Amino acid sequence: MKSSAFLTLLAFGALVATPACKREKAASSGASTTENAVATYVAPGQKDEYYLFYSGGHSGQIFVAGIPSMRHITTIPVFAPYSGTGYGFDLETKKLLGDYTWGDVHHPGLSQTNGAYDGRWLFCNDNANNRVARISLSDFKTKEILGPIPNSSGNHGSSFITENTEYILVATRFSTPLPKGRYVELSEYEKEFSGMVSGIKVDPDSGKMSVGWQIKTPPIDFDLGSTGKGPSSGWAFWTSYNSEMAHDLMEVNASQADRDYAAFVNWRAAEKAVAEGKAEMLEGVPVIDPVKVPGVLYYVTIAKSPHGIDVDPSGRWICASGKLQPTTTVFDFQKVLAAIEAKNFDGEFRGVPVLKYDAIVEGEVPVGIGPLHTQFDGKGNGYTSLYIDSAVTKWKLPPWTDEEKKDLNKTVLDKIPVHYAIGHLVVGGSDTKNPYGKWLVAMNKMSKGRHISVGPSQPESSQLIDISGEKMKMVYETFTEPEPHFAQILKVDAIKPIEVYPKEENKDPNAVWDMKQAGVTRAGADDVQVKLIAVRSRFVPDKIEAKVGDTLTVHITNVEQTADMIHGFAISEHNLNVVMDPGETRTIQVKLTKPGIFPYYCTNFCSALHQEMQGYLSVKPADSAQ
Ligand code: K7E
Ligand code: CUA
Repeated sequence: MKSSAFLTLLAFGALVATPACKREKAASSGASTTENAVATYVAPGQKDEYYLFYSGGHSGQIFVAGIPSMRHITTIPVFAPYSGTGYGFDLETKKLLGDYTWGDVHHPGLSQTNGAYDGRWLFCNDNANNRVARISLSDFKTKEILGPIPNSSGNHGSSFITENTEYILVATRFSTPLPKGRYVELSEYEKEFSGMVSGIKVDPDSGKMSVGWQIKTPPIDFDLGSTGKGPSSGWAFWTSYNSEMAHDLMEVNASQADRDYAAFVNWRAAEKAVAEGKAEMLEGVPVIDPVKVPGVLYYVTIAKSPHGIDVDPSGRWICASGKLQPTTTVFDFQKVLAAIEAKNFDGEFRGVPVLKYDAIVEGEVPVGIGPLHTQFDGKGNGYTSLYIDSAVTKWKLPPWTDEEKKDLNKTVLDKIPVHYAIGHLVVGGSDTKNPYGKWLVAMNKMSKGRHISVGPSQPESSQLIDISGEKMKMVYETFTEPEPHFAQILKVDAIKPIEVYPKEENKDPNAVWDMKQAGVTRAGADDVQVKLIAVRSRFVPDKIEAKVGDTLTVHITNVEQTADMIHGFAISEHNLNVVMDPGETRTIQVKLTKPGIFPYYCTNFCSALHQEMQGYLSVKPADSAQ
C-alpha cells in the first residue's frame, strides 16, 4: 500500500469506526452483564485490590484509581499547580515546579528491586519540558523534579526503570542543535541536530536523581522503550522513527523509507565507558559518542514508524511494533548477543553497527492493524494494542512449535474490540519478572459518546478487561480527564502509605505545636513572619497585621495527629491556598501590595465548626506608623 494512503488510514481509522456496536454487544464478550458487574463491584466500605497509576498527560498530573472498581481515588499533582492540595502554592512546591506551570506526563514507572516492584517510588516524565519527577509512595506526593535535562529535547521515551532502579532511562523524541541555545538553520538538520539517550541516576537510599551519562545519537525521533532483565539485564531498548532524518512535512517525509530503527543500548557498558573517562563533558554531563565507544549502541531495522518495544518477563523476547505494518516483531535476545559476538552486522547507520535482522528475529506475529504497545501476563502471552483496529490481540510468545513457526497466525489466540483508538494498555506487573496478570486496562484515545454528553471536549476512555481466562472478557469502562498514555498497576498490599506525618518526624524549623509559640513577628523593615497553628477549628493566631510593601511569610503547622484531619489556608484575593495534612508544616510567602482587611480561612471542611475556622489579615497603608 502506498504510504500516503496508509497514513490517511492511520489518521482516520479511528473515526471510521463509528460507535455502531451497541453497549450490550460490547459487554457480551463471553460473560453476562451481571457476571461483569459482580467482577468489578467493590461494595461500599470494601476496598480495591490494585492501584492503577494513570499518567495525566498534559494535565501534568498522575491519577490514582482502584482496580477492579476503576474508581478515581485521588490525583497526585506533579508538573502543574493543583489548588485541591495546595500544590504549587507554598514555597517548597513552587520551587519544585520552577519556571513551569504545566508538564506532559506520559509514562509512569514504578521503582524496582530485583525486577519486582519495591513500592518505594513512582517516576514519570514530562515530554514537553524534558523533566523527570519522583513521587514517594509513602505519602503519594511529588518529592523531586529533575530538569530540564541538559542536551535533551522532547523527553518522551521515558521513564523506564532498570531492574534495581539504578537508572531511569530516557530518550529524546525531538532533536535540536547542541548545546541548547545554539542557533542553526533547520536546513542543517541532518548534520547539526542530535538526539540523546540519558541515564538518570537514582540514589538507592534517598531516591535523589541526577544525570549519570548520555549517549549522543543522530537526529532520529526515539519513541517508546523498555529495560532488560534476565539475559537482557543491563540493556535497554527503544524504537525510533524518522530514519530519513527529515525535519518538515514529517507526516510524509518521515515515512519514506521502508524501515526504521530500533536502538539497543548496553547501559552497563555506557556506565563503564564513563568511569573509564571515554566520555566528553557537555553542559556538565559526560556524553558518549557511540562511534568512538563501540559496544554501547546497536541498531536494528524494524517495521516503519514503530511506536512501542517491550521486553517480556523472562527478558529474552523483545517485541517491537510498527504502526504501519500489521505485525509485532519478536527478537530473540540470545541471538542478539550471538550476533554482536559474531559481528553479524548489516552495515552501519552513521558509524554505529546495524544488527542483521534475519540473525536476531524470531518471528513477525500477525497481530492486526496499527500495533502500538505490548504487555505480558507472565503466562507466556503477549497483549498488543491495535490503534487502527481499535482492538487488543492476545498472542503466544515463543518458544513456538514448528507448526506455529510455519504459520504464525496460529500464535494469535484472541482479539477483543475496544472503544476506540487504543493507545497504551497495561497489565499489572508486565515490566517485572513476575506479572500479576489477571487484569488489563485499555487506554483509549477516543470515547466518542459512550458516556453522557459533556459537549465537544470528550473524555478519554479506559476499559477493564479480564485476562484470567483463555478468552479476554470486557468487563467495565470508565472515563478520565486528559490524558492517560501509560499506567502502572500495583498490588495494594505492596505498599503501606502513612496516614499522618508523625510530630517527632517534623523537622521544619518553623513548625510550632504549642499555641504559646505561635504568633506574628516583624523580623525586618518589611519582613513579617508568622508561625501559625491550624487545629480543629481555629487558626492561632487569627489576626495578622502588616503593611503594604511587606513580604508576609506564614508557616502553618497542622498539629492534628488524627488520620484524615486536613486543614487548608487561603487568603482572600491573594491567589493563595495551601493544604496541610496532619502533622505537616507548609510555608507561604506573599508580597503585600494592597491595603485592606483580607479574611483567611480553612478550605477543607474539617469539622462541625469548620466555617468558624477563619482569621483576618489587616494590611495598613505603606505610610502608616507601625
Ligand atoms: Cu506512550 Cu501515548 Cu506517549 Cu504510545 S505514547 S499511545
Ligand atoms: Cu480546618 Cu476547615
